[in-house]
Amino acid sequence: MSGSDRLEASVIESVFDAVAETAPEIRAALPGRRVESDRENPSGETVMAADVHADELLEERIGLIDGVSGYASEERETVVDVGSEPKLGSESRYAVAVDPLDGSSNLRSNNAMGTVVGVYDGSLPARGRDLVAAGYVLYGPITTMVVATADGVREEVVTRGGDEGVERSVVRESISLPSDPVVYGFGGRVPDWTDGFRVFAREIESELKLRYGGAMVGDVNQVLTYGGIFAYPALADAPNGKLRLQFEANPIAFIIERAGGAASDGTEAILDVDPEELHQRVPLHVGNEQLVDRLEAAVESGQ
Ligand code: FDP
Repeated sequence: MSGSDRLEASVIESVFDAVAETAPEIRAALPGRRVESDRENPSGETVMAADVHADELLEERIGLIDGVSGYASEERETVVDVGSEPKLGSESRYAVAVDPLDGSSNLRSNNAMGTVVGVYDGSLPARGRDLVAAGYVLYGPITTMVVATADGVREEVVTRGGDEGVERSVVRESISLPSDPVVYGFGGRVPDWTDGFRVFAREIESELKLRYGGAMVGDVNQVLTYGGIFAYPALADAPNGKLRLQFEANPIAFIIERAGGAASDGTEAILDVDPEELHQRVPLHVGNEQLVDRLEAAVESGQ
């Protein structure tokens, strides 16, 4: 293994060690933080106290990792320079982009939420093809962490191990999307969808089962588990949809592609989208490849 390969493997491992160690703390701190903070994020959304807390913990832990030069989050205007000189014999530097608490509007109703993480080889904003790993934590009835690297996709259960710290056990290895899709979940109001997307949705409704929980991580995890398609599409008054390219769409697209699926903005692969700015939004459609292909054809013909 070359020095730069060693650095990359070490950075990826350290990032997901840090995320796994922080996840139980983020979860344990939720009950007292189901209230709005006095802040808005760069996308103009009101930030919950739990978002702020998760972001601070992750910045602190990920910022300590050797080889990580930048930390960016959906809740911060700019990339935080956390770089120290790499000690592993390589000049390669990595940036980590995080959505600390994806789906935090589910806090009030006590539904699932997650943490999304992308490890980019390069500075941000970057193309999804520059990701070397991505993953998410799902705070469901249990805490799970999905990690995708060049080697494949795995799912771990994360629990607190008392004085020993966090315990992790791999429960699914080499995950691939089931070939016979079962579920779909689409965000946004139906009247706000484009004509092309509405036509596609009408077809899908008679083929698959609706599963929409309002947190991308939870809804994507249904697709990863049962097969199907998740979308937060372009809307009449929001042609770029709702989800952020760097923090949400790219990491999810990377995971789903590694699991054998596809991810598109409606016309091209999400991972090929050229970023213009850190917090840009993008329509996201992810799932089994044949469904994403059909979606692209419908969106194209019905603009
Ligand atoms: P949230 O605003 O609660 O953080 O990232 C945005 C997100 O959640 C996604 O997790 C989720 O898929 C989507 O927004 C939900 O939006 P709607 O409330 O419009 O369904």
